[in-house]
Amino acid sequence: MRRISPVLQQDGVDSDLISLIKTILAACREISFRVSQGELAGVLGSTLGENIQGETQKKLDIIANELLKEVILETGVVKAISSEEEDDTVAGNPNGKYLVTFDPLDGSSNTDINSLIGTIFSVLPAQADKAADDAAQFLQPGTAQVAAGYVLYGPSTMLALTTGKGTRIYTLDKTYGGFLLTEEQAAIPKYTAEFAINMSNQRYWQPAMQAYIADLLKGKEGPRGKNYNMRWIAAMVGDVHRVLCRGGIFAYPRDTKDATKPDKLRLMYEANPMSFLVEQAGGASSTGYERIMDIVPTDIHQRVAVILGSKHEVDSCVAYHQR
Ligand code: FDP
Repeated sequence: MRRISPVLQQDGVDSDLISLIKTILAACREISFRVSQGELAGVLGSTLGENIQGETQKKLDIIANELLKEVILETGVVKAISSEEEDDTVAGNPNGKYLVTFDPLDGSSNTDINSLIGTIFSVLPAQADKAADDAAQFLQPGTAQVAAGYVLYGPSTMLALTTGKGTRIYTLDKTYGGFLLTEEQAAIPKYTAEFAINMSNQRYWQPAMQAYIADLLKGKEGPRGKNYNMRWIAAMVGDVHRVLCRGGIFAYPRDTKDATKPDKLRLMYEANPMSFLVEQAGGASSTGYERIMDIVPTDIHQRVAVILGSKHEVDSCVAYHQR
């Protein structure tokens, strides 16, 4: 089985980017260990870095954020980072080639129930005309990403990674400590009969989403002509992993539940990296009105409606928004 470096070298990935990805994965291995310790994490402490010792009582998402921030900034190839857990961006090396955004622990409400969670990351090119402490350098569309991935902390720890040459899936070999390539090319089936959405928000959705889901629920007798099944892991990383493995549509649409927060998921930490992975696996990703990766962000913490997965199903859902 192949390790990550030779695969990335074969894909022609820049050596600084390879070492950055490997550094991110070193932090994720540590997070994986902490997650696997569950309630014991605070008792047994860390296997990496002394400076996080003594902080083991902190919540896992805070620990994961600090671990990632520290190791990424230490690489010297990163000009700045932006994390879902930080109000502001954090400057690194002014000459760094890359910017990194990450959601340190996605689906963190699942930690308390020992269910799926993960780390999502995205790498953008640094911009020469902007200072390391300028948040505006991050406001690049998802199409500018040079790498994106997630590490899923489940029964096994898995990595989905793209550098624009397809989406590859790796599994953490805990005996040797590295990620091994277990799926050369993820391929999302074009058609599906499985959807993932938080149905409890149904009455708050826009009419287009109401109509689309209502038609799915009509099953074989309805306009879609087949019976659909539903899944909801409540951690985007888990739901997207299922989509990468066997297809499906995942949606977190706009709703009116909270007028101050019409969209839930974050563009830069969740939607863009997941869209890159899904598109590179043959799927599609949209807000219902536009391709997610075409959006030019106006704020690092911007939220966006997300509809992604099997291409034909996403296109069908988008068609309801264009009626
Ligand atoms: P969480 O709030 O637990 O971090 O990131 C937002 C997110 O999880 C996604 O991972 C997940 O898909 C969604 O929110 C779950 O939303 P609901 O609480 O509406 O189920």
